[in-house]
Amino acid sequence: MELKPNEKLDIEYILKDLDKYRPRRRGWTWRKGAGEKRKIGKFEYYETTENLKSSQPLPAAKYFDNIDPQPQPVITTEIASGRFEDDIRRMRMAAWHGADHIMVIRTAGQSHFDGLIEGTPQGVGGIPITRKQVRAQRKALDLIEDEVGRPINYHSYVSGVAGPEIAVMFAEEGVNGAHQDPQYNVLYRNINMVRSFVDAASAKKVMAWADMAQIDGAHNANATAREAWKVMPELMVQHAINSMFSVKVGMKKENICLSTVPPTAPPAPCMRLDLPYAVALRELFRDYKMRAQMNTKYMESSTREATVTHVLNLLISELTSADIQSTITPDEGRNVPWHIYNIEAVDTAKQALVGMDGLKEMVELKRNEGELKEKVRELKERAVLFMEEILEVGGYFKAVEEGFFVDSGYYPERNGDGIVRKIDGGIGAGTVVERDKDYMAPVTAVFGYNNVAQYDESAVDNPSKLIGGCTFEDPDKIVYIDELDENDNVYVRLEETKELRGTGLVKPEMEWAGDGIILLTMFLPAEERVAEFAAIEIGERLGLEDVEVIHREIMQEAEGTRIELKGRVPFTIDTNKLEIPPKPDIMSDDEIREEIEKNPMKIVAATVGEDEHSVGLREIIDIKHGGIEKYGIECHYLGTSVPVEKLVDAAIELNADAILASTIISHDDIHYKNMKKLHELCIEKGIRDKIILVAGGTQVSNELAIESGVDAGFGRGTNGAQVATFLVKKRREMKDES
Ligand code: Z98
Repeated sequence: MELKPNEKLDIEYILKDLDKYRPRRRGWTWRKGAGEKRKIGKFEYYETTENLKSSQPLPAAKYFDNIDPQPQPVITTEIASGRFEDDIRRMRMAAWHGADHIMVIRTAGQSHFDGLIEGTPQGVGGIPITRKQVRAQRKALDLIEDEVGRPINYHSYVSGVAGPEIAVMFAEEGVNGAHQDPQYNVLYRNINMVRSFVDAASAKKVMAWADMAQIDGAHNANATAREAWKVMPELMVQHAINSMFSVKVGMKKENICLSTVPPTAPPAPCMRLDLPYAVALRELFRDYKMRAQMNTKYMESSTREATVTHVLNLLISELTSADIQSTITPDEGRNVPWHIYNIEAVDTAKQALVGMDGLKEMVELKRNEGELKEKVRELKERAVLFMEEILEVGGYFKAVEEGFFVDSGYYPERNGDGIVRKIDGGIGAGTVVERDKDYMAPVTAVFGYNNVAQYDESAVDNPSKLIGGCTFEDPDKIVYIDELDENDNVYVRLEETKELRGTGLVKPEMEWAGDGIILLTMFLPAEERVAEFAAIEIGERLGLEDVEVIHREIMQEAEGTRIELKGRVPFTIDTNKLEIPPKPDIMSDDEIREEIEKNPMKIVAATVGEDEHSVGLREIIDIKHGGIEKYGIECHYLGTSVPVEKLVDAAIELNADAILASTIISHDDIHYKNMKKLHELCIEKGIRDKIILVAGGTQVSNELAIESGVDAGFGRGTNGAQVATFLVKKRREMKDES
């Protein structure tokens, strides 16, 4: 099965025979071709990777031969729809835009599930991570990666009380990366610390076996801290603890990724804080990979503001390094995880990184002088002191008991408001027991004591040999559970949206098929609260349901407010019944230019009759507005209110190929009358079969213009390329006829 660019991903196919589906590979994949200079289109790039087979370039790519250079870092998108069947469509869109790391956020509360969830229930803020959902998404991604021509890393979370179970399932199902950090459990999910660290050892061992990339949880301290820049020393300590723990368990350093966030954002002078931090971190952890997370702490619901912060974050990635570049959207700030913002954030990363290609060839950090030198040193010192104090108080667990972490002081200052957890407290407390002397697990990648020798000395390094391979070697041993809940599963959901598949019926969508959600932007000349309620009233009067304001921004207290509104449309559109006019026929700029170069073209143009409105015509002619001049067409503009006779005489005198006559005024159909006159005069003067007559104006319809005797009529919204295309094609046609 192969995806076709013009066909939708078939969910029925994805769900078929899932019990038999096997992942095609394990392990993480980096982009290929980094470090080579690459010629793409008309440019040479220094920091790109291999091009994609199929992709969606940036909007402005049309001016650059539609090139779509792919930057060096793996680009992440975080998907949090709550329905895996809708996630997979978003994955495909993201992959086309350049994402090759798809992180699937899991449902709220899954961290506290002490075991695996099965089936395909719907989630809140993410999907319940189950074997079936993971397998279906991996299968979809296998198709998508073939389509775009680049491996896609699939990723979710291994933290939580069921970490080891999830790690095993991920290893079995070909998941390529995961967050794993016991400190996350302890600090943010109040899971017992002993349990978390013991579980982490098991989970990391399995992840190491499966060659998965690991992302730590330090960025959460940044997002949680009262003043995020104050936790910088602690962030380095958290990275150190998880990284070294992982190395000790057997993970390769190149699979250990530090989740690092530029801690601040404007209006703070963020570069002066974030850049020294980024430099210090990369120096201390030079053997590890950097997952450059975006700042989410200071993200509000403004897409514009979030995008600027992201671009500043990307500048830091460019000036230092990023192996994985994360992208987050303001959706995090307003709880609306929508397709389009995922895609836009991926584009933000691609656009900024490609735009900054080779920057370091020209710009260098002043690493060894002034502010950068001082600050880098200071940060490292603070981090080292923090680590030393942990040792002094008796180790990590003691430090957590004493509230060392996420304290609002800038270490060594402490404000006594850090997160405090007790050694015997939290979820899963008291559940860790020592393994019995005769403990034995005939499985691959088990951590710690495993008394296999009692059964078979030769299986000590390979315990699963005792049973002819465990599920890692023999996937047929995996127990695949399809669905457990007859009401909450993918088939029930698909039934509800059945009419939207393959029927031509369409509903707007932001998150889930058929959710009907649209977003409206408006300005209201009213103060914030009044604007907000007026906007809701507008939404309701427009017939929208579940109307909600998702963004408000004061332009000026009294003069008005910008509002973004979401609402649900209660209807479905039958696209079979739409009257869709044929797409305007437009040749490429290069094609038109080439033709004009070979066969020069001359036109005369004016607004005719008593018409002084020259703006539209100038748009069509002037190079400044993308008019036909830019193709080399010689334009003689005669002015406004020009009599038709004068236009025709000028055309004869100059031996023009075409006359462009424009009128806005349409009283008593004067515009069509003038067209008729133009046509008749050309006949009278014997040039009609040699000249192209084009009429334009806001009220002009092509059909009526042709009926009035001219060759084409162009109405509102016409641009130079359309007119030039017509002129070129019409001239060819006339030549063929003669
Ligand atoms: C990100 N935007 O990943 P729950 N483990 C770690 C985490 O950082 C997270 C989880 C588990 C963020 C997403 N991170 C937030 C180390 C979450 C998730 O408890 O099921 O939500 O686990 O960059």
